[in-house]
Amino acid sequence: MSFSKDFLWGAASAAAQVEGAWNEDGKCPSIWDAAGDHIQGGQDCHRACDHYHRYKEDVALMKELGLKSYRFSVSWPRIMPEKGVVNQKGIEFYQNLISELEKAGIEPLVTLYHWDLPLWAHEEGGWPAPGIIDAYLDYVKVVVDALSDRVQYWMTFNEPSVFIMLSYALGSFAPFISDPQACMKALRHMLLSHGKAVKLIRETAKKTPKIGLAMAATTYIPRSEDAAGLADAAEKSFLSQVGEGSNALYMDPIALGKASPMTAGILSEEDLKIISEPMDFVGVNVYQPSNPLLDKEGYDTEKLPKTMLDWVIDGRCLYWTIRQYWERYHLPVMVTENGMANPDEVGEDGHVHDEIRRTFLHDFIASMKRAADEGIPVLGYQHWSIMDNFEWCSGYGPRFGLIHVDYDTQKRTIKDSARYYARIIESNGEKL
Ligand code: GCO
Repeated sequence: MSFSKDFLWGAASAAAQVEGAWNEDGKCPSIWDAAGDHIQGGQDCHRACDHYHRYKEDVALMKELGLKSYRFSVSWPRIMPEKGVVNQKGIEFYQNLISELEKAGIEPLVTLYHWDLPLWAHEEGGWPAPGIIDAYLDYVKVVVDALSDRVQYWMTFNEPSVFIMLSYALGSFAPFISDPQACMKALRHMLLSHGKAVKLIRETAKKTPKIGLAMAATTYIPRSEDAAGLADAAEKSFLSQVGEGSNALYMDPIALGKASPMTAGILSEEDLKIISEPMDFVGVNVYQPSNPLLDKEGYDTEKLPKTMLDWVIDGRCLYWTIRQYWERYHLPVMVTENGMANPDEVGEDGHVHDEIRRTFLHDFIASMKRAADEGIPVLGYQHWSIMDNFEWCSGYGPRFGLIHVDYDTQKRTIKDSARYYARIIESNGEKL
């Protein structure tokens, strides 16, 4: 079997992490522009990688690497700087970016919400306030009207678990609120917004859409591959409350129309009907297995390499995520993020020798290949990230890019791992 001919080999980014130009051409601040002291070392995302001004250069680099797709997010504060006000300049930026991608033969994959809530929407109550549903749909409608003649792939949300749990329960991500009741309201509003947005895109997009969302997948690698081991692993992956919460909390209502144990008292039958609007694919963001958090037995983290953020590197988790999602939800899977942070530097020879990311790519893509070889529909792989960028509260220290960015000069340098990835793409994943 292996990878399909039209497999989408790409890389990903998000508006707040790369664009910069935070107050230019009519954009209003987002909750991340206003994050202040919460960011490591007093940094901010105001300039980031200046992708807003340098997108042509960036797309040229993507082309040089042979990417087939680019996953980026649209910035709601750039499109709607005030409630009900549409910013034409903001729309033009994305139209120009898409034209550039089109010329380079690169498929745009659009995330509609990657956490940069406009500050005005936050001031009106943000995700916990019921008005957010219509506000989000107004925004989605504008974007779909403007871009759906050329965009086919849409993701309603990136990692709901992060912007719901971390932002409203744990208070560790913008807008830094710690209020469990508000969090549960935010969860319901996000789920309803998702279902309604899927319907709206389906009904109004000019090009037949493929709609999904990108989940922060929490994956438990089975201790054994017999029936009991597989069932135990799937149960842990979907139902355990680890880190940012379980996969099932979001995905069971969305893909099965069922409340999970945690949402049973929160979602009505009517809600579940709206939320479970049929999707075309599910995106998984995969970084590390949940085994060290859930059950350390037979899983020796000491023996495994780790990234600079101390995340365990274990390529097997990509295969298991894809397989477990497929078996539970029966939706084609897109790997919407996978990558690692490393303190990369440009050496004296002018290159970035990130051997560790090369090994990472090898192991994770081999693992994904196992899923494709077994006949599971895997649509694409978007490496996180196309370039080093603003890593939320951690600022600019962790470098996740295939392309190195010097933040003083904005000079881009293609890393060794990216050259290796380009060769993988050339052979459609056959030569690893
Ligand atoms: C996420 C986000 C990205 C992050 C990446 C590395 O998954 O948290 O989608 O914005 O930068 O995952 O942490």
